[in-house]
Amino acid sequence: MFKAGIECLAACRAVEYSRFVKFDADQGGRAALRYNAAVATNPGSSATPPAMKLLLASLIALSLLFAGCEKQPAFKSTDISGVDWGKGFTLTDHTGKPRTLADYKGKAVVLFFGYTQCPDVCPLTLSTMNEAMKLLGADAARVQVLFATLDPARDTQSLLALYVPQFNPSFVGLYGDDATMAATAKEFRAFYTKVPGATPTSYTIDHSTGSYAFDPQGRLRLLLKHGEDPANLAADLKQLLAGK
Ligand SMILES: [Cu+2]
Repeated sequence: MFKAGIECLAACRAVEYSRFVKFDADQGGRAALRYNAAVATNPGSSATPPAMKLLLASLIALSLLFAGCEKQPAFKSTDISGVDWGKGFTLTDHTGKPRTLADYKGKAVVLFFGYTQCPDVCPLTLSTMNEAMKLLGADAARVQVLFATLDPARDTQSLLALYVPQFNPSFVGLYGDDATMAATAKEFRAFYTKVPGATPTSYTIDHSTGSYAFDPQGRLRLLLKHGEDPANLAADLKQLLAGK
C-alpha cells in the first residue's frame, strides 16, 4: 500500500494507463464487432453503441485513477524513493565512535557531504538545517543531521567536533580516510574535486550540494536541494516522521 503510494505518480500513469488503453482497445474492438453484427441483424436499433459505453466507463475509471494519484504525499524536495544506491555508510563520528546509518534508526536522517573550510555552500547548508530544526519544534529530537567531510586530510576529528556542533549541538560530523570518503561519496552519487590553491594546503573542494534524507526506517527518500526554504525542509521531514 505504502510502496504503491510512493510509486504511484511514476508508475501508475505509465503502466496503468497503458493497461487501460490496451483493455479499451481489446474490449472496445470486440464490442464494436458485436455492435456491428447487432445493427446488421436489427437495422432499426437505436441503443447506445457498446463501444461508446466502454469508452465512457474507461474515461471515468481513468479520471478516478488520476484523482487517486494526486492524493499521494507531495514532498517539496525531490522524491528518490526506491533508488538502488545510497544504502548507507560506515564512518567515524566527531567523538571517535564508529557509525553506520543503522545507528540512527527511528530518526529521519539528513546526510550532507562537504568540508569545514568551505566558504559558502557548507555553512549555508548547515545553518539552513538548523533553521529547519527550529521549525520542527519537538520533532527535531527525531531528526539527525550528519555532515560527512570530503576533506579528511584537513578535517580532523577534533576540527569536526569544533565546527559541526556550532550550527546545532545535535549535528554530527563524520569522517573516514580518503578511500572511504571517495567510496561513500560514490555510493551517494555525490561529486567532488580538489581545486589547487596558492599553497599545497590551501586548496578548495568543488562538490555537489544536495543533501540526502532518509526515513526513520533508514530508506533513502529525498534529495534536498541547496538553498531550499527551511519551512519546506521542515515540512518534508515531518512527512517522513509521519511515515509518509
Ligand atoms: Cu561546501
